[in-house]
Amino acid sequence: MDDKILAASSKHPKPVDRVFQYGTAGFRMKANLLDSVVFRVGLVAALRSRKLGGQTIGIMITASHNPPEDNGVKLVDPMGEMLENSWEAYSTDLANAKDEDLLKVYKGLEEKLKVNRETPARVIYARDTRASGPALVRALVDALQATGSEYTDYKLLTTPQLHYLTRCTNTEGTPQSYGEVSEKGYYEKLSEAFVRAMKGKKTVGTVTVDCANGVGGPKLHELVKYLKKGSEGGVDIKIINDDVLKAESLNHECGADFVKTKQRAPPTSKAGNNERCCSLDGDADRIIYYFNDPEHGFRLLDGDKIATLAASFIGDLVREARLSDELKIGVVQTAYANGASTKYVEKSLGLPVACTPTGVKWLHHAATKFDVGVYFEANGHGTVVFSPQALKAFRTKDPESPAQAAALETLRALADLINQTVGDALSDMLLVETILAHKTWTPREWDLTYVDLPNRLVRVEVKNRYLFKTTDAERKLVEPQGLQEQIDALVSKVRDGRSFARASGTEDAVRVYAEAATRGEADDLASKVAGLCR
Ligand code: NG1
Ligand code: ZN
Repeated sequence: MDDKILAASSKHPKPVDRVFQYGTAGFRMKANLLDSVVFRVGLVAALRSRKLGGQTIGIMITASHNPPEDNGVKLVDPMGEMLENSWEAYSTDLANAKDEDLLKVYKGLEEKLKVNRETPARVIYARDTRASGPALVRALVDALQATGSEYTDYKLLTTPQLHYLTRCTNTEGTPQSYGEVSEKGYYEKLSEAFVRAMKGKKTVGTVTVDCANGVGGPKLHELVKYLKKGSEGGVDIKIINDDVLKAESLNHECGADFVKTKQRAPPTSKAGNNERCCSLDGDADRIIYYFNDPEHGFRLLDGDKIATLAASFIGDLVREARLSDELKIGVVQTAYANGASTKYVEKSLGLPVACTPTGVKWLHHAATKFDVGVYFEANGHGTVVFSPQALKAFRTKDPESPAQAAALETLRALADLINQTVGDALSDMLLVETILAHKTWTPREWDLTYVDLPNRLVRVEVKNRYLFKTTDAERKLVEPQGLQEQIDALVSKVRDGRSFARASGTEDAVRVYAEAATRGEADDLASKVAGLCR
């Protein structure tokens, strides 16, 4: 194996003077810099699989909402979760090893982690629609062959589909089986669960889905074939921005990130007033809704609004199922969640809110502390996770009334409809459609549940962002010294004011967030805090 790794590695030299880091979204950068990184991620996957006794590890090649010329790679653990934290550091070490040291670093990890070379290594992988994908896959395969790994190429998939397949592969034939190990199995599971969750309820009109010209387009076309048409128990989906042949159109003037940051619909959207619209990102793990209100113009229904919608619906079902005493429901947010949404969850829904640092793995982890954990980042990445106790209660609770039986049935359906491994735009969309149909809500009624505080997010270029160290789920700075006190002083002068600064995990910048009772105060606070950070 040593010789094979050496020979293969010589085909994938590391660019000198480059430092790589496994960040919140794995490794991500201009695609032409990624060849050696992807090769080495293949080596990590082999190590990780062997360390876990031959369980299957997933690898996704994507740069999500980033421009078409970027790409990225991330690892998926056996149950479909993000890679365990300590292994991010091993991945970083291996990615940064000089070519001549690579074998030494690899064997060092083998020894340190007590990895047995005789144990089988198993890997599955997929990629999004970027032009750079196939060449990066070849680098990956070189590593998998050199390490004697068994592997399956799932070609084009959304990120959440790869997470789903990783979990299905590892639970196949066990009582915890998560579903059939195929792309078809994914569509069947979702569509069957959707019919059960809808229970003949009606969706109104159509929902326009902007697929960011990414992999979500062809996959949504596929899913639609499995869904019932028409309003009763089904949904009419109008797909836009599904061109995956024009590489440069990916995420260009469309997609969840465009809509969220520009606060407007993609120019290609022809949806009329009050019509439901949503946008996916480039790998379909994020979704946001929006509509045009004839009176107030463009209205965004972001991750916070999706989380509150899901928490209110599932909270009601749990009460109707008479499980409130047994099951703990909670919502997990980051500091970027609008203060009005936090207040709404705590005061109106009467549910606890936990706050974690940015990055889905932190939210996911915190959500598993609840029996029903609803987590979303404001930008639309999130899902709902159910504990084993919750799943058992949904199955075994004896209903004493038809209403209670119906609530339990809907809860069981939701547990299948909602992707338990990671935020999934397609699954989240069907969840939102289900809830709106049950509540007979228009997007306007959903929007009116609470009013967002005006807010502003500013990107601040600084000399060294690593000087900004935070505590309290990134809401307070401990360094540079004295800066937090200055921020606090500014915040205290503003009604409903809140502001924080933190180093971005994905860009070389500090992000400043501010919210306040009025637009003017929020803008002013953001720009003053940004001024302090420069
Ligand atoms: P950073 O760059 O660390 O702020 C951004 C998003 C996160 C998350 C990650 C991963 C904001 C403010 N931050 O993180 O929510 O999605 O990218 O992609 O939106
Ligand atoms: Zn994404």
